[in-house]
Amino acid sequence: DDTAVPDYTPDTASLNKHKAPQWFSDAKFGTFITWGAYSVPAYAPKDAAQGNRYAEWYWSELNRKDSPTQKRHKEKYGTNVAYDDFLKQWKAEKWNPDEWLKLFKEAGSKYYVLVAKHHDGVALWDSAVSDRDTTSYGPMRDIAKELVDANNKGGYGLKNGMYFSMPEWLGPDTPKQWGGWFGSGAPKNPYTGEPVPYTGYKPVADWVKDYQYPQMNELVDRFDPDLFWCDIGGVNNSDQFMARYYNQAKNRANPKDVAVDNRCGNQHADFTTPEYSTEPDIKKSAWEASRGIGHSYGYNAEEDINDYLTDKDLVTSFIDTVSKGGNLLLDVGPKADGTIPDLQAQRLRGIGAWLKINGEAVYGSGYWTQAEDKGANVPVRFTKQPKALYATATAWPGTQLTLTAPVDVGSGDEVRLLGYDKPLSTYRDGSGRLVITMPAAGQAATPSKNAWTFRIA
Ligand code: FUL
Repeated sequence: DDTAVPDYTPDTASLNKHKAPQWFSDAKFGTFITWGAYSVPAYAPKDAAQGNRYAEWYWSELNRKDSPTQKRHKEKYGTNVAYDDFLKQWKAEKWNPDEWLKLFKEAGSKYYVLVAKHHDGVALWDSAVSDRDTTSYGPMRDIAKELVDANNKGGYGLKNGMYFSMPEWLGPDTPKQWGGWFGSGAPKNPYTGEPVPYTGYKPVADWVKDYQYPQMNELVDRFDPDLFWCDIGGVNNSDQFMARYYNQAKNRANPKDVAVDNRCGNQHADFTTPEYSTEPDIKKSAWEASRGIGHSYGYNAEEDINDYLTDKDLVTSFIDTVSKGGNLLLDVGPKADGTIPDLQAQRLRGIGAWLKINGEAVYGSGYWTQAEDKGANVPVRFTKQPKALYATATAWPGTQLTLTAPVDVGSGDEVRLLGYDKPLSTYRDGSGRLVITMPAAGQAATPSKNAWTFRIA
């Protein structure tokens, strides 16, 4: 809570006084939503050697000479279907924000981050700066508004987060200094080289001041997000943006604590964002790993169960992240009609089922003195609450769990397996290691699947 501190000023020294809020560190688990015109073709090569595996990168891959996307697009849609035709075909006809939110809550998620504008420049809200948005084309709905309103009215208790791509791939006024796939000028038909419209775009004089920055403030002013997730960086007005966002949050009648990530292009961040990767060990400053369940954030209809993490993979990497002090922002890629693919929904429910039993080791926890017990007989990760230490084993230990970490079990302390009603007996072996005797019934003793948590307190 920073209500007592002086206003933030738009410079790194002042902004660096802002830290990730407690709610963020406590939340541990959030849901990322990557949904757009790219969800219509819903395609990316599955093999990284063939191109970018992110389906939301369709436009970029379509414009890459001889890419698999370019070849397939020609076969499937012909050379006259432009990317922006997908925007018009994106109908969201089955979209019900409450169904998403119910699922996220069932998954045990404590916040969501909506991709409000990805690199294709389509705003998922009614932007005053541009008509390149979902109220002028495609869904003809203010997606950000409907989602935020449904969450706030429906009592789901999730924090609202907005993702915003700082640059756009194309657009007549997009600054050239980005180079590479940014700032390549007005969009062209990849097959004929003819110019195609940047649908809905309204020209501006200064792209950062008149377009990017106002859109960021629109998201803040209209949706009051708890979290702002910039992407890519590049040219920006982010010192001003952050000072304004932080000050508005703290100076209001009901102050709140907000968080901004490390991809706004300036020097300040409340948390870092490893992508399809993790931290090697405990990291004391706030961080959040993100990834899709498969290889893509946006829906890739080519992917099947073999491309998706299993429930066990997910729980294993999740508890690993939490033991190192991080959050997991797990992405869903809805279909163009607004439904979440069954397999993705199943995975979310799998985590939710695990958290229902083991959540006390996760929510509000902190890292212990070590993340991992490398010498235990099965892989183990530690998390800490003020009154208990938790050891989570990601394989069933068999008849006993032997820990090599210096775990203190005082007289009067108990070791319990979450989901099982009796305390477990323990002893110290000849080397002083703590040995926990597992229930005689084995895995059937507890409803927990995929990982098993021991409460030591
Ligand atoms: C990246 C983007 O390019 C990806 O498409 C995705 O949105 C990821 C979270 O950030 O930088």
